[in-house]
Amino acid sequence: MRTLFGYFRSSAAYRVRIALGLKGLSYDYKAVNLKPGADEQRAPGYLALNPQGRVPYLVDGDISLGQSPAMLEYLEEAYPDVPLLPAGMRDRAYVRQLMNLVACDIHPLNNLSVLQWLKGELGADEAAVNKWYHHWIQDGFRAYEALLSSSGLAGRFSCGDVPSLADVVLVPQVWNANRFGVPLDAFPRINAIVEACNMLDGFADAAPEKQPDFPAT
Ligand SMILES: N[C@@H](CCC(=O)N[C@@H](CS)C(=O)NCC(=O)O)C(=O)O
Repeated sequence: MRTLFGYFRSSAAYRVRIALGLKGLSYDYKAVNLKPGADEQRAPGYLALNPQGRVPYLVDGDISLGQSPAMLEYLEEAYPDVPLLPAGMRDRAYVRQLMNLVACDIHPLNNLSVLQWLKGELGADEAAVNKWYHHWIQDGFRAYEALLSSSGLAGRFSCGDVPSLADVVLVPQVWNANRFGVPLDAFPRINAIVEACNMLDGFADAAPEKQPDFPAT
């Protein structure tokens, strides 16, 4: 019995949907509506499960986890048949570097509660919040794009010609960037990788538009 608590446009949940799909693991999907006003992530029942009040949350048998990077690493260890980390130590470290660039240095700055705090507590208007959002995505993507070139390890995907956890984390971040109208012309390698990823069922089926709670905005 496997259950993923998520929200259609949560990019952290999107990552886990991709990994589950690529590994061919079925799951029940339980939508947690993050829309301001609904705020189901802060409902007492959900907080009892995940005191952090965020999605995703994964229950896999007797394993129960918050934090998508922990879920991705767990799925990799528990279900290694379709590996999402490459074989060599150098390549694995490179994939984790890219993964963390997005998961640690881009995504947290653009999370819903951060944007709400900028508006509510600091009085930032819509234009200022958008500027913040665009800046941190472009700043991170500049480094990601540079690493794709300088590492000599990228191929059709971020690491060679097989999708890895770097791609699993990259694709949802690009989806977010598109949603907020962030120009991505300066990142041709990222764009090509995302296009290659989205041709695979594991990525395509995990897209926000394909989720049962879409378009419950
Ligand atoms: N580092 C966490 C981040 C989780 C996270 O921030 N999730 C967002 C959606 S992408 C969320 O639940 N936000 C609700 C809120 O901020 O109230 C992870 O990767 O799982």
